Amino acid sequence: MVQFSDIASELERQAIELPSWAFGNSGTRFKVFGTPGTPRTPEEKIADAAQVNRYTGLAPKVALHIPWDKVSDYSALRSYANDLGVELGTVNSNTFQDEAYKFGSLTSSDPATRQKAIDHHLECIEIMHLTGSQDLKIWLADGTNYPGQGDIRSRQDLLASSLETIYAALGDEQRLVLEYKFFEPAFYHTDVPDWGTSYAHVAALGDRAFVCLDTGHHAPGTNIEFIVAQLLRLGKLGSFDFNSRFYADDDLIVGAADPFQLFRILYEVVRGGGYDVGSPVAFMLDQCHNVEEKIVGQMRSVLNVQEMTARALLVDRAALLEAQNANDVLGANAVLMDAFYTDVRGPLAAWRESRGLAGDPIAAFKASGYQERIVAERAGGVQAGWGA
Ligand code: PSV
Ligand code: MN
Ligand code: MN
Repeated sequence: MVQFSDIASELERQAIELPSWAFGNSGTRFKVFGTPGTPRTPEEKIADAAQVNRYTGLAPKVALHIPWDKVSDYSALRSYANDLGVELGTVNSNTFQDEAYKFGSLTSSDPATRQKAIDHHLECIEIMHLTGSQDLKIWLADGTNYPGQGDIRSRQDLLASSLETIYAALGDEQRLVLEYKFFEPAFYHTDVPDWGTSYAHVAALGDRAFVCLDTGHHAPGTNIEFIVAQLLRLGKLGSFDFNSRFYADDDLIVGAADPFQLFRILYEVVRGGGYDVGSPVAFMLDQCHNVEEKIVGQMRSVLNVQEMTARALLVDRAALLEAQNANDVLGANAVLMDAFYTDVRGPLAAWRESRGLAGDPIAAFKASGYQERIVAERAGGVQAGWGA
């Protein structure tokens, strides 16, 4: 049996990047609800993200979304973040809210539109140099709604060529991560629908291009942990966008809809070396908090990932291998389930306290008065981006 004390030190290196947009107001196409205290500026989003890190010790980076987080001085934004104890992380491009991209961005058949989308990515790379960001994350809304609307094959060729131009502009320390999603906003075909398509493109680009796996971007019933195992095996899993879903791209709190799935994913991450020191896998959240408190929602999310990582580390891998090799079907399953059913909340609280953190980070944050302060100070918080 593996004990909590055997794995505790491995939890020290856990780092989960927070999305700036999680702190903004968000909603569905039906309604965006305003939440008192919502940030009005990129600085205020970063300040809220820093609170999550302060109480959990788990979230040292904040991902930016351009142009949602556009500022005039990115070096100043970086210093501002650093002063609050966090760094600026992944830069997310945005080619899905502009009239020009109605029929596609990096895949557009119109050279001027394609160039506009490429130029946006080049601007993101410039920003990354100023913010000290490692990753440029590309998620495309490109696709079609009706069979015959576009030429699926030539759009792939155009995408490959656009990505090549963007990749060539990266600095030596920078990476490109390409996210996939099987539907929405396009409903017939999406130009990067699945991990295989993303893999084909990043493999063609080179060593600093990877796949980004957003846990909410698969058809129901997809075995996501298998994709994790395969991408790790191929050396091309670059990052996770964690969230959870009941139906579509719900962007709910990671681990909320299906904690067992999160455990299975994290077990494959650990098994495949994705949690090893020096692993290329970046862990991020991609969530929105439509009806719940945002800072606490982000805290709950990183704590869920921490709890499931602890349980994944608790799997007795030697016993599992032995059972697997003996074709002991139920014995092997029991080894995995033993770890999944282990309640780590008590040991984790004690471990946090031993490191000078609050045993219950959410309670400590709530007692701090920060939320009341921002509610009083901020009026007219901004939306996360959609429908802005
Ligand atoms: C849209 O589906 C999306 O949720 C993608 O997952 C991106 O990562 C995110 O928006 C931010 O651009
Ligand atoms: Mn995502
Ligand atoms: Mn999404």
